[in-house]
Amino acid sequence: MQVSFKEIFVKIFRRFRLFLKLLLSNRSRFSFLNLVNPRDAFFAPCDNRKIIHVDMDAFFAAIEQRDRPKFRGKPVIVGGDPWDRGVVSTCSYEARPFGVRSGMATHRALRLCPQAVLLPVDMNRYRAVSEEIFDIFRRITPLVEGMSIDEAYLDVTSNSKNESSATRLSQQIKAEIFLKTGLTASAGVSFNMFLAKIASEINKPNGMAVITPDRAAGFLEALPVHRFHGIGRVTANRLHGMNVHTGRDLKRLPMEALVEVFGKIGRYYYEVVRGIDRRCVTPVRVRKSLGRENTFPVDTANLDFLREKTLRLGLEVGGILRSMNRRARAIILKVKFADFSQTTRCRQFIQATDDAGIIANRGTLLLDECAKAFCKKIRLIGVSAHLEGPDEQPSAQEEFAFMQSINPKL
Ligand code: TTP
Ligand code: MG
Repeated sequence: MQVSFKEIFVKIFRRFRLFLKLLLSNRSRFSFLNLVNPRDAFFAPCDNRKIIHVDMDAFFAAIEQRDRPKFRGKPVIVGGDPWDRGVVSTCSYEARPFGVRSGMATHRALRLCPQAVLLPVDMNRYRAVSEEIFDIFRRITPLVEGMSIDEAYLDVTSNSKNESSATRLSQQIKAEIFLKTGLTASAGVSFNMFLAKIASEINKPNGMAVITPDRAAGFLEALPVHRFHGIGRVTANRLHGMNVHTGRDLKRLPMEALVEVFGKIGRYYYEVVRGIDRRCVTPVRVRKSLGRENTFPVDTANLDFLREKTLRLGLEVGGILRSMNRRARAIILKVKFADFSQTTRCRQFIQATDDAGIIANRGTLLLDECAKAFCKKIRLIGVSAHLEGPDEQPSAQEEFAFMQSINPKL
């Protein structure tokens, strides 16, 4: 058999490339070579940034307790009607030891904590308070990225108060929020968004934590994998099955292995466990997805009914897309079962579209595809579009957000 020089050269090149990859993923063993993969460097190029993540405590419930003093110190649940299949939006910290959590059925929450006061959601009031809080943020820095109604990142590397200590600044922010609104917030301070977010959860409620560059590596190595933002229950269980329990264990896995097991998101895990997060606080976020969902009055297994609902939701999403002058890159179908477990299916469009008919039809096709596997009645159907953005090269984090929207358990 004749083998050309070209084939031999390609083979040698491939072997050499693999050898280099192995060297880089085992750099501690081969450190004498001093070959450092740029991704392995612990600190990202912008580690001199000062980022604060602020998250209000039990936001809706805290506003209710503030405005109705008789409910202070008592378990309060804010959510939908238990007789109309409502769910819990949030609950006060007094209700949390009973196991009440956001997203659970209100009737279940009331069974867990029968003495709780149930109050309806009053979105307009909460939005007004949120605006007051965001005004405080924006007076400190224009670099404020709101993540939800009660949560934002602030890049305070330079700030209107000329305060060089982000720790002191976050104490001032918490105090100002309390003075203006009577509500408590928790804050996390670090040199990137990923670490600031984890820090804000450490001492909740009404707490604060700082993760400095010199403490970050030790902190992340000791952190259980399920505490990493972006690693949900399902992924954490898979990691446990691979004998990966802490950041230290996770750090031992080469990027290739993580990508092989988890897909693109593996790269995100590889970076964040090394404290690398290059995202910048971006004041105006481009909307990445848009969806509509429908909770049925009674759980159903009637496929015709489900098809019709899916079609309607798809048409509605398509109509909104067109009015917003945006197009869908992919469509995601969410199915929530009677026991609150859920599944999602996603399909990419070859070409982004705002055609309501195409979106609606694709939704029903997805439903048909997965309907055979349904063995439980269905409580809710949702159709959402992953939107085409100005930048069509999503970063690892964007990809993660997208994958999380497909699989919220990630
Ligand atoms: P969160 O910040 O997740 O929760 P929280 O502020 O109530 O409590 P924590 O102290 O743990 O931060 O959400 C902010 C608000 O968003 C929350 O008060 C109610 C609303 N919300 C829902 O309506 N549904 C949900 O599933 C979640 C998670 C929140
Ligand atoms: Mg909150």
